Amino acid sequence: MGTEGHDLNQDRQLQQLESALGADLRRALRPEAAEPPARVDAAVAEMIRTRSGEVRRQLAAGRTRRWPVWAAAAAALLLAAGVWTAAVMGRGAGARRPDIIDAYLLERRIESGARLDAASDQNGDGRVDRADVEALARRAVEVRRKEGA
Ligand SMILES: [Ca+2]
Repeated sequence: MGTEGHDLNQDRQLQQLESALGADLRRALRPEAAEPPARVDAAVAEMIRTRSGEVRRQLAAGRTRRWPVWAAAAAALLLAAGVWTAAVMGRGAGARRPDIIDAYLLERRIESGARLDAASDQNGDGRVDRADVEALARRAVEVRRKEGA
């Protein structure tokens, strides 16, 4: 009986300790307010209304200005694409004067191991190699000197 009474007493003490600690913990961890007070709610709603009104006014004012910027950007893009296309197409035609970019591209083709056409043989020795890159670069520089560029 002595042991049972001691165990029961201990259990009761443990339960009291747990409930006391639990109550303290609950008090310590309870948030100050679970929901925002009504005045904070109203202030946030007013801030959102004001800011969205500003954004609407800015968008309305900017709409008339934005079109020319978009049009200019689109025109610049089309122009750049056209120039690039013309440059690439012209490079393949072979009818124009060589420039240093042609020498660079030939070097890249040689390094990559790509198939090389006979037209790339600049010095006429029957092979396409670095000597042709140098010949092409020399011609490009000579052309630029003659043109005074
Ligand atoms: Ca050659």
